[in-house]
Amino acid sequence: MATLAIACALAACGDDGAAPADASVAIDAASVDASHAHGHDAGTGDAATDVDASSDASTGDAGPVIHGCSRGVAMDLTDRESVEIRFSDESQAYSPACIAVAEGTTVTFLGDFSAHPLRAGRVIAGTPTPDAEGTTPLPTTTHAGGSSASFVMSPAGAYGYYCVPHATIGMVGTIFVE
Ligand SMILES: [Cu+2]
Repeated sequence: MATLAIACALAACGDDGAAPADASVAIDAASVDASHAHGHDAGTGDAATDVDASSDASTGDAGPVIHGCSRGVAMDLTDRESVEIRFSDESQAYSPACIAVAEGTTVTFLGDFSAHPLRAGRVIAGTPTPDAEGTTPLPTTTHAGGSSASFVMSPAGAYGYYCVPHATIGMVGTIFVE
C-alpha cells in the first residue's frame, strides 16, 4: 500500500485516514502529470515540432516525444474501444492530434485522403520521415483515397503520422498505444 503511505505522509494522517488519503492521492497524481508535461503544447504541430523531434534520444522517464506530443500530455482515450481522428481542408490538422489508446483499439481517420494523404512517420528537423514497413500499424505507404480509414493499434508503442503535403506546416499527429 505504497500509495496509502504516501498519502498519509502528505496528509499527516493517523491510523485511520482513509478518506483524506483518497484526496491526497488524487492531488499527487495531478502534480505528477503536470511535471511530466514539460510545457509541451499538445498537437500544435508548429515549428516546435522540430525541436521536440530532436529530443527523442533523451527521453528520460517521460517517454518519447513525437510531434510535440508526449504520453504525459496526450489525450487519454485508453478506455475506448474505438477512436475517431478527424481532419479537414479548413483545419489542416488532425483532431485530436495527440492521444493515448489501449492496445487493440480501432482508430478511424475521417477526412478527404485525396487532399490529405496519410502516412506513418514523423517530421524530424523539418523533414517528413516515413516509418519502415512492419514498425507501425499505420500506413507505411501513402494512403491517398477515400474518406475513412481504420487501423487496429497494436503492438504497444508510440506512433507518429502526417499528411504528406502538409507535414511541414503542422498537419501531424501521434498515437501512444499501451
Ligand atoms: Cu493535409
